[in-house]
Amino acid sequence: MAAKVISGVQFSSLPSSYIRPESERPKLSEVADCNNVPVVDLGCQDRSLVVKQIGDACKEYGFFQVINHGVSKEAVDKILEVAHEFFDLPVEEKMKLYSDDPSKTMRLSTSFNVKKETVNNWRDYLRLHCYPLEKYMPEWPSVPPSFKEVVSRYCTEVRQLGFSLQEAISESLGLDKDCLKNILGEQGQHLAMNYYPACPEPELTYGLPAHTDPNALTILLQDLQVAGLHVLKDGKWLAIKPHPDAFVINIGDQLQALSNGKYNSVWHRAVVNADKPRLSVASFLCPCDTAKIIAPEALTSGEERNVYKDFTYAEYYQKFWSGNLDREHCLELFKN
Ligand SMILES: O=C(O)CCC(=O)C(=O)O
Repeated sequence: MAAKVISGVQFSSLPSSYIRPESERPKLSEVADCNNVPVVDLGCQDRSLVVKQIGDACKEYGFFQVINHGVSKEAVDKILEVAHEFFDLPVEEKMKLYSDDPSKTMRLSTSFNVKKETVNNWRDYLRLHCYPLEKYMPEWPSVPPSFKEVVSRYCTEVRQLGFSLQEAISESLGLDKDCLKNILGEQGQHLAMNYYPACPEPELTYGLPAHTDPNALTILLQDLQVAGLHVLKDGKWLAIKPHPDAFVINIGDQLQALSNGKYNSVWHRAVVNADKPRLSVASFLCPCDTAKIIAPEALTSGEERNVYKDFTYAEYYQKFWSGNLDREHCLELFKN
């Protein structure tokens, strides 16, 4: 089988299937550094301050960073190490896990949705379902040998962080702290290890083009050494420099819907560079399939009408993966 992945394959120029038309290129020289990304210190004793900072960031930016988040440094260091080891494996070894079927609960893939897209993206990724661990861990890679142990520990710690953020987000909307979690039900958890090899012509392509996340909340661990995440703010792309010991938190489409549009599921993208490979580890908390996504009454009474139709997460997820990333916000399809 011909190699479909790009990690571990040598390229002297960018293959034509990765080249974006001129109007769609990242225009890297026009991207400004974002120096005032909200950084929320979750170790702060003043709960109402934390809740306010999170609420302001969700409204204004749709993303923020967190420090003193409770995920251990060891868990973070180890997952980055094991991710590098995984993508350094020989191509033949990685190809044993390859699939382009988005319904698979464990797969190594490339680009985004190769069966649907017309232009490819300069990324390989390993995508895993991670909750419940006992159900999904047996199908995870067993090479490198420490993979399952390292990733399961990381997933457990990140899940707790996700729940405490959802509580604070709920409170910041004036809701009971468990309100959003109760609507989201027994939440699924997915993990994407993204690997963006050094790219011969980074101006012509993306690691991941602009998209919003279809889930509830995303917790992103960025490679500290190599930047590449951009976020759209007021119509301009801003580069988010990795902050030591921080996670980048994105509001996903489901929290935008549950907040009745008060909070933003932000457009973001990953760009690549000519010098170094870049790695990121994204953890996604997802509503259970049957969760009915409808904003709580407290956010829709009086003057405020429901911005979105109600839907189940299974309906939404199916719609998201049936398309390509390069299109309108998937939530637009569910507007009233
Ligand atoms: O690699 C990044 O910085 C962004 C990753 C991302 O947006 C995703 O996995 O959905």
